Amino acid sequence: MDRQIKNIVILTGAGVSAESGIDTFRSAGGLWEQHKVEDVATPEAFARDPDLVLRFYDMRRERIQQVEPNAAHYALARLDAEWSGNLLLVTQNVDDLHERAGTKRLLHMHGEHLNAWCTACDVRHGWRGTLIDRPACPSCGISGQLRPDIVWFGEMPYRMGDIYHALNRADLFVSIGTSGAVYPAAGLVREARQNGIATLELNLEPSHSSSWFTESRHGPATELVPQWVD
Ligand code: BJW
Repeated sequence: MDRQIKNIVILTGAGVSAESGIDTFRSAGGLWEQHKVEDVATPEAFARDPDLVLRFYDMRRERIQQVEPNAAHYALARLDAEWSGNLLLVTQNVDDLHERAGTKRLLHMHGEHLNAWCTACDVRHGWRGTLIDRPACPSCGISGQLRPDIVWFGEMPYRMGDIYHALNRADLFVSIGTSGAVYPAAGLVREARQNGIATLELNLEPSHSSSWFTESRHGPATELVPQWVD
């Protein structure tokens, strides 16, 4: 890596976890081919048919507990452990594979499968079981008000202020395994370019945002990420 670089922001997406066995969203056979986004990933869908939405997330919460981090997650954890400058890994992923691999400087902008959010008392709880059975909130005791702690379409992604703050002092922005189709995450590369910093894309194929990057490398994350880190 370039010795001039001190401060790094890394954005990851579903492609990083694909080789661990978690479906991506927009690839052939991906989640959005099997389910209509507007039926499962919007607040309106949850209000209309909570059983369908809770079942969809219960299934995925169970699935992520059966998979393991891969070489890309471990390489990023090594970088986090060894990098003496500022580093922030912003993940759009709702799995916990980055933290299980050991990354500490991490932020989940689209929420986490292993959290449930009580809409009655606004407290979040670590959650490994199901929500379909309408359990009571461990804090306020009210039943049936827990929802997946996932940012649905039309909702505000988490910690945007922290993300822009890190980006504005970064001298490298790296995007890994994301299609660049979902905003505001997809707009971070433009912000980085406006700041005049180097931008690198590591993805299986050119993404929707490829033309914004100063450099793009294409291939599987388990090869590209360790090559870039080491
Ligand atoms: C590999 C690989 C391998 C495969 N190795 N690579 C313009 C501006 C702002 C907002 C909008 C806008 N236009 C529209 C909007 C609204 C909307 C939006 O973006 N819609 C688009 C569809 C157009 N955005 C929102 O509603 C967001 N909220 C919002 O905008 O609030 C207002 C606001 C504005 C400005 C600032 C601040 C706030 C909320 C978005 C929430 C996204 N939620 C989801 C679903 C969560 C539910 C769930 O998990 O079920 O999050 S959508 C889904 O997509 C999930 C992901 O995090 C997200 C991104 O997907 P990702 O990770 O890129 O996956 P894929 O499948 O798309 O791509 C995988 C890539 O990996 C592919 O390129 C493969 O090639 C590659 N790959 N195998 C390397 N082995």
